[in-house]
Amino acid sequence: MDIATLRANHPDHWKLATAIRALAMDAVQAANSGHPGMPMGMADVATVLYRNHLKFDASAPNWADRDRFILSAGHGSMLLYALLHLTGYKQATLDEVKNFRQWGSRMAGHPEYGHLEGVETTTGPLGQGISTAVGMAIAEKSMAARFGKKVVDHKIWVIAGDGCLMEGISQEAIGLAGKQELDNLIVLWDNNNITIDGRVTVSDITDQHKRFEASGWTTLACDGHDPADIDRALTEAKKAKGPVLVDCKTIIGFGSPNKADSYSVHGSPLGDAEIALTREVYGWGYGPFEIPVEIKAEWEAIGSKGASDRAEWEARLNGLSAAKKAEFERQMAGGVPKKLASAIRAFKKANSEAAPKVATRKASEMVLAAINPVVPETIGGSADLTGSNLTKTADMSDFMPDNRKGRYVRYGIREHGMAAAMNGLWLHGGARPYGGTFFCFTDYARGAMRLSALMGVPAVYVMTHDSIGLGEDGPTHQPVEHLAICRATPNTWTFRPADVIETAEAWELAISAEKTPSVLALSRQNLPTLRKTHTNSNMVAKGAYVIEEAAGKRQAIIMATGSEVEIALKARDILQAQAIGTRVVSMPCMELFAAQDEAYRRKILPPGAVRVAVEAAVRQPWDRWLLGERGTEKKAGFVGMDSFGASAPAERLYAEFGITPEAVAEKVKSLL
Ligand SMILES: Cc1ncc(C[n+]2csc(CCOP(=O)(O)OP(=O)(O)O)c2C)c(N)n1
Repeated sequence: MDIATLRANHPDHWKLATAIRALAMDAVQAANSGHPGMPMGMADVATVLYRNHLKFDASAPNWADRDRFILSAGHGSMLLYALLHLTGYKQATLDEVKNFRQWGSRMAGHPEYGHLEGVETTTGPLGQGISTAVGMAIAEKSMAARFGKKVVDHKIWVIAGDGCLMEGISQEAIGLAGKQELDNLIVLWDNNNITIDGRVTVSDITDQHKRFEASGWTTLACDGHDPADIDRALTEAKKAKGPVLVDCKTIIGFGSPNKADSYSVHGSPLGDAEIALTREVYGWGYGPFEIPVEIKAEWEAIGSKGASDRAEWEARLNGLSAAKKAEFERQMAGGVPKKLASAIRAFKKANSEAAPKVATRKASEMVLAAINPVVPETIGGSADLTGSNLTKTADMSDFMPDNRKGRYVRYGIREHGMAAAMNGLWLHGGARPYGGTFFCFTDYARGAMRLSALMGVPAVYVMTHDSIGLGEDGPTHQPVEHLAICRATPNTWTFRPADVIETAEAWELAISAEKTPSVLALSRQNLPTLRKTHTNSNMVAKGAYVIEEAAGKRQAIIMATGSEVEIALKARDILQAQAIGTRVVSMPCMELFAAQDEAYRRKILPPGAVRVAVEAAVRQPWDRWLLGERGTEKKAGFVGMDSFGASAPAERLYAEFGITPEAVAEKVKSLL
């Protein structure tokens, strides 16, 4: 639909949509950076969505039963910011709009979760939004099954661009959503045929309808500038049986006389002259950032029309039994039940006595069997490695279209999609996600794992087969650099427990975390129980602790994690037999150790002694503990990997790569 017809036939709609366009142009111009084209192109679709379909109440951004709106094309952030400002979200002031992209502004370059109410997830890395939305849709279905449709009945709306649909992760999301028949998920595709390099067709000729349909989606289409046609498509989309793609044919930079329909309007300010021309085309005679009172009032009326829905919902929530309502609220708020601590304590006591020799992946399964029954909001899963990751406990059934009470998601071979879905599960509320794959395939999940850390989503990554100790599968599957990568990521706890007790303690921390994701690096091979004396206190919470003290004068400290703690203890035996007093420090979580006060760190790593670290991985993250913290270069050594591994049985690999008690003892002696 062209602008003249649109203005003539839909004057009310036109004014509302133009307010979005004008704010987007002005804010990007003022910031001298940003992406005006996408908001200008999708303003009509967004207006119809907010005006006629989205269930929300701007005065209650965290209302549990609101529809979620995800701007997957995060570069078009001004679309979302304009909507939040116009509809009256308290934090989305005009000053914030004027401060778009500046230091301290809630309106960051790309929408960031936690900065501004109404931003449901951080987007910007293309493809993440649509994939996170799948997790939100799963959470909605799960909560509806557990608490009833009277209190949980909403949709997840996504705006995705060509870029989101081209990213590989979107295929994982589409496949998962299609299989799961998520009829609460509606993706509005900004089909403007423009990316940064020019026309989409310079790099892609995919038939998106066929692609989505192949995975079980319904596809619809509309003229993305015709409000009646948009409304028809959205109305139909809400009735579909599974997830829906609505192909919204739009023009990027709609209305800009010299820049519309070209890549030049994608990611740069229009410039004052072009903005003036565009204002003329729009018939918008107002100054920069000026929104006429009556248009703002109309938008605010849209922002408050959900208030009655919300009041009715609150009455229904209050109709639940007191216990059920309290449980609903607890799960939405994200705290863990009180029973968890005693369950972990009982587990530790029993297992420090039984002292099983099990792989830490097996230990993880045993702990989960204690956690899952007392934390009913855990949603587990694996990227098709359930039998290897040991992530499914006996009390869990599969989450499926005909079993929404199931708490185990068969993610399929989709590590990245799984990680993004885990973010969505948490952000939606009412679900505590964990999911497994081989540690080496952290790489495949990394984009979404980084967002967990950035957003503060306490997802738990159950990463098994954590070293050359996995053996015969060889170097394609043997992580060596992955601990370093995880430890290099801010706001991430990387746990590498040494036995069943440390595994329980790591799980307790991970599953109770409020704002930090955890990576549990777990062994394939069996490991003895090292902590045979029960302690109530969680030693892993300290990050590192003395697991075996030196006998006699302390000359050496051996630090180790996971499967190498056993090797460190055997090295100590060799050294002690030669009257070399050796302390062994288990360091299951460097980040938590770094967070301890200096006095504690000094107690564990006093100056003077030789320090040797042993870990079947690259040295990089160890230097602080070897050389810093009053360590010295000439008294520091590392036993680990400096190459990829190889295909052979695990014991042979440890011998060939020199990660043995004898080698560690020799290293210590060479430094004395
Ligand atoms: C993972 C990722 N890769 C690259 C980019 C950089 N980038 C931002 S927008 C964009 C083009 C997106 O095209 P489209 O979705 O069609 O957006 P439109 O041009 O319609 O605004 C690219 C490559 C990014 N944000 N994320």
